[in-house]
Amino acid sequence: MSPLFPALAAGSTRPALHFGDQALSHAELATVAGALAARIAGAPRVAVWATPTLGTAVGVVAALLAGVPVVPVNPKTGERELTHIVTDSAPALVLAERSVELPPILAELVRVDTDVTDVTDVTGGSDAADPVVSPPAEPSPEDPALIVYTSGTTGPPKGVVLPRRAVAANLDALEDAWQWTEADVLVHALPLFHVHGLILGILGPLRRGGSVRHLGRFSTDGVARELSSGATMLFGVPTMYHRIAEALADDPALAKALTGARLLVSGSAALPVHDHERIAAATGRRVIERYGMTETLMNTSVRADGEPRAGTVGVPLDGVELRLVDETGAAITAYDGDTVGEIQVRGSNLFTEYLNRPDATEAAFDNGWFRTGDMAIRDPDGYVRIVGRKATDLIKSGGYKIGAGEIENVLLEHPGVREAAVTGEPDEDLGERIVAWIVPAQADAPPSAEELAAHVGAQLASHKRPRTVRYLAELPRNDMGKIMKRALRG
Ligand code: MCA
Ligand code: AMP
Repeated sequence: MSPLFPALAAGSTRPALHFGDQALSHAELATVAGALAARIAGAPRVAVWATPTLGTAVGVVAALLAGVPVVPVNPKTGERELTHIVTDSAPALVLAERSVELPPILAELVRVDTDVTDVTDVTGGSDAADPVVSPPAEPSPEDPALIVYTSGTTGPPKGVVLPRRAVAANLDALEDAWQWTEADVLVHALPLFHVHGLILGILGPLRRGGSVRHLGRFSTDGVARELSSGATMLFGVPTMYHRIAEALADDPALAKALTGARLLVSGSAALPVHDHERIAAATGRRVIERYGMTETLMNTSVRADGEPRAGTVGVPLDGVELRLVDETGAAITAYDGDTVGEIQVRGSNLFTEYLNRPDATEAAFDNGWFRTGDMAIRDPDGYVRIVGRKATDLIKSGGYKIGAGEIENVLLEHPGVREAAVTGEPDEDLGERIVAWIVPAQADAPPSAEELAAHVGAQLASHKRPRTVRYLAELPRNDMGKIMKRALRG
């Protein structure tokens, strides 16, 4: 396989990474990441403490250069989730910036700093375009590149093993769909422990030989600033585009900046048509949507040279086969904009397995087709419209996938909780908001919503905290004793 990052290998002096006032060219990145790669080469696996910083990007690139699989860790993960991820993935090393105080389970590991202070420190004063360490031979395409943890309906998150082949093939399919070139400058503010922010948002520009400016934290001001000073593309989750749509009316500079962008891309959840239309009305530009999953990377997209159509996620990408199946498992042949089926995909974009979970890996496939759990229809010209998902116990909030069962288990451990059920409710900003339905152990002294949110936040990632808590005398159950979540409405 060709190198994952040709511009690094070629020593390009074009800008590559920009985080706040820290920046590296491809050549400088080749130097600092090459030196780090030499230090970690041979490790079976590394964890990266994935703060939204230059050090995280350098650490991930270094591991990929060294052929060492990377486990990105959400720095806001709670104790139980972190313990599961570390125990399950068994990293030999942890990469983090020097200033980070790591939690005990990671502090036990050998730690390697990712700080980039001065590129000449690493090169010993030699020309940055001439890396002191030549990267090891390119690993096999089927070797794991990253292990990204993703929530299911119940139980702890599963580690999705993504091979180098999937990363390369999918980023190249996006090059084609988005006419993505080395001239593109991407701006985004996504977290660096998921596919969207890390693989598309950091590795994508590096593979193209272009650059990325990461905002550290999302703000409409940051988006406007970068898009009006040379950035060409924006990646975001619908919550970010919703906040942009809200701000546009009073912010002509933001509208002007978006008007000048080459491509505005939304994904990770559905962008409501209302937000599509508000942005189009204020800027004359259409946001395009792409549809992906941690296990599959990107499956479909509206193409840069295609017709933008709000409410659709476009057509299958190069290398991706997509079919809809009915409840009997039979493929639906109709392209009638009406018949609903589950999306199944296969192709070079797919993951290899769930780490240590052969049972779950087997259950995820139907004769080689990956079952996404997303329900869709197809327009006559092949555009896919996602209309829902099979599992009611999966919540998408702010673009994060969250399993209800995992939160319920933690809530049930609180001494003030007798019974708990978690649902997602429509939320203008987040798409869905996590709601906890609680039967208190003592009706006259229920634990407060803040206490329950803090309890969940201590064990799980901070975005899994319930935003609303509702108290009931009992949960609605059917004759079998199963909680009837559909009866839980605010
Ligand atoms: C949140 N807060 C809370 C609670 N929930 N406080 C108390 N109780 C709660 N229940 C806190 C937040 O932690 C934050 O605190 C503060 O409230 C305000 O939050 P805000 O800034 O509004 O941001 P947010 O609401 O926390 O986040 C919005 C966001 C975020 C920035 C859009 O959801 C986000 O980054 N989403 C991206 C998710 C993503 O990348 N998904 C991709 C996975 P503090 O300020 O102290 O933190 S999907 C994927 O990869 C597939 C392949 C795909 O298709 O893309
Ligand atoms: P995750 O497992 O966090 O990678 O999330 C993957 C899920 O996000 C998919 O199965 C879809 O349900 C959802 N998703 C991603 N992109 C879109 C989109 N553009 N429109 C609707 N849903 C999406």
